[in-house]
Amino acid sequence: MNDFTMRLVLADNKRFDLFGPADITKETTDAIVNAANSSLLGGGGVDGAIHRAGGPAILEECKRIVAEIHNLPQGKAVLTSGGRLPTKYVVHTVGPVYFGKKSDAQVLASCYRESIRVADEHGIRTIAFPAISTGAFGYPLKEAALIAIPETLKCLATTTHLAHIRFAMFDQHSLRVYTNVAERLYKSGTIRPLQIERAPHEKEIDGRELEDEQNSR
Ligand code: AR6
Repeated sequence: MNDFTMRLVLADNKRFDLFGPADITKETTDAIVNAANSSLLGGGGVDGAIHRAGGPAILEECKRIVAEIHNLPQGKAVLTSGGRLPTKYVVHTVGPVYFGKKSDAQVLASCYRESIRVADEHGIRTIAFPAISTGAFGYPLKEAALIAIPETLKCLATTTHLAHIRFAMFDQHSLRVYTNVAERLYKSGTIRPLQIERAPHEKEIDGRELEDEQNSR
């Protein structure tokens, strides 16, 4: 849980890490977030992986929740146990299907905000997020990172219990996009952590790739 590719340090010893490539079902944080759909009955991608690794207990709890609320609206979040997962809790949220509308960004921001609120309300101290909506729901990685990173940092600054948020990036490409976006937001002053750190071996790799990216424009 202490490995990171990029770490942003906030006041009160709060930390936001980007790391990967990673399978979120292996995370040992108090909670992990599931990029679910409104039915809460499972699906592919990270949702499928969480239900497969966590076993039937998670689905049973999801069924009890939908019996009460019918379905989970986009941008909202609910909590279940982690079943057989190493994590104690799963926070299920539903991202927007990407259409390039302004409301997509609002809903995506709400997923991070609501997940953090629900986790903090339950006294959770550490949580890992996947890149919500960037798979089956089609949100472009860079656009998603531009919403997810500032919203997460803003929310983390006001939490009572939650002190450590990790973004578990599934592959090298998404990790690179998110770390580059974080760095650019930092350089432009859009986000203002006390400190930003990169794992030593990552500096060179990302520096080279950033140059390549700039040269190819
Ligand atoms: N650990 C971390 N990240 C993962 C993992 C994993 N094990 N598996 C995939 N990802 P997606 P969405 C990344 O499609 O776009 C489901 O069917 C993946 O590379 O899981 O929000 C639900 O039931 C991508 O970057 O979620 C919904 O119907 C990110 O997780 C729908 O897909 C999100 O990809 C939700 O779509």
